Amino acid sequence: MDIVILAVVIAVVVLGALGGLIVGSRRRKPLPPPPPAAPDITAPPAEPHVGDEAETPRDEPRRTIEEVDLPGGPPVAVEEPPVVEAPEIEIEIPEPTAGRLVRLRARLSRSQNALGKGLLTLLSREHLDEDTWEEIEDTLLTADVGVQPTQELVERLRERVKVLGTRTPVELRGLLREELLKLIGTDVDRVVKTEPEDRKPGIVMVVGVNGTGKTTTTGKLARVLVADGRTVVLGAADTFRAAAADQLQTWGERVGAYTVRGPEAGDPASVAFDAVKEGKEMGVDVVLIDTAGRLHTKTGLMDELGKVKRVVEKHAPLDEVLLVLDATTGQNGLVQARVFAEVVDITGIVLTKLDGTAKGGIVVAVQRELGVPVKLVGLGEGADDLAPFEPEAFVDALIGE
Ligand SMILES: Nc1nc2c(ncn2[C@@H]2O[C@H](COP(=O)(O)OP(=O)(O)OP(=O)(O)O)[C@@H](O)[C@H]2O)c(=O)[nH]1
Ligand SMILES: [Mg+2]
Repeated sequence: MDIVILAVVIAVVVLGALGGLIVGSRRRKPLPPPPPAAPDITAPPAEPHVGDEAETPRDEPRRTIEEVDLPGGPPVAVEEPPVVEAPEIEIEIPEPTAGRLVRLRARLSRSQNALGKGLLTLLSREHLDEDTWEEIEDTLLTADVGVQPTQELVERLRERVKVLGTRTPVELRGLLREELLKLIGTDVDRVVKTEPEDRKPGIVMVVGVNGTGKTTTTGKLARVLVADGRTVVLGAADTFRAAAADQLQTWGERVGAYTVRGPEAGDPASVAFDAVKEGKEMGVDVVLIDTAGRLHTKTGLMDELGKVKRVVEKHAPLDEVLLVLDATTGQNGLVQARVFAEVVDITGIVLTKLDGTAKGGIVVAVQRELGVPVKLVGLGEGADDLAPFEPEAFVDALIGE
């Protein structure tokens, strides 16, 4: 009799301890300190736990403790301490950003076939006659390199090929690589500025027309920063639709970044202002502000962006204004770029959807158009598919190594 009771008690204690162990060893990173207005994330009521499942095995006759005579005293109730679980927010640790473009280079395959391989094949022809040079020119124009840069490149190539006696594939590749790099520019600072020397936080605003990938890029950039050990607050200054703020917040939650949002159809400038204010109070490193590509009101999008910028600058100057352009829209994107550049001083370009286009030449055209470097490229819809733009890795991906 006693042995049976002892066995039951031991089973309960062992299972309880095991339950505690499992809960205790689950990998969980602490959330950053919640801001004053953070949503209430108190724990839900305790649910039945691993330890609670210690049932009498089905094949054993059921007996209760009361049925059993215990020597010397009333029955001892074995009580489980309630285990309170924190809400299940698993914070992801994003991939490091170094070498991302190299890892993602296969995503440039369409541009690679159309531009890189196309040019090398043409340049390798036995007779480089006028028709061939025209084909080379067409290849560059089709890849959206732009008229002026195309003419410059063809001229340079003609000169250099003339000097070459034989044209071995290695020589041609080297020559094309050099000339493409010259066109893209290798001595430009492409670092996304998020670390002002004299204050915190760094302030980055993301602008562009609707659907180009602003929110996605803001979310991915938050991950890039977190991967590099920085803390981030997101500002959902796209108040055009509630879903936009939800979308941004979801990105933020995945890496533990808090999102400041306002009422739907509210004033984007005040959300942006509050985001920087919260960022300051929380002592984070960077505040990223996502903006709308469309508007509710008749005020022009550009007027509104200008206002967002001015209002944020009551705190401090913006460190970076990133213009997001969809690489698949080609010349249209350039027209947009010009309009945005007139209102907010664009300091960097993010070219998205380079994975879905053969028009990788847009990198050259857009830099020419704005006189501003491409700093980041989007190469897919995945969370870590945003890469720092490295001209060498880009050109190598285009013409193959
Ligand atoms: N293939 C691919 N898709 C992308 C990339 N960047 C963004 N997208 C997709 O583009 C779509 C639009 O992205 P959003 O980030 O919502 O665009 P937005 O500029 O914020 O749009 P609005 O808020 O409407 O102005 C989404 O389906 C993204 O997954 C990229 O680099 N490659
Ligand atoms: Mg958006």
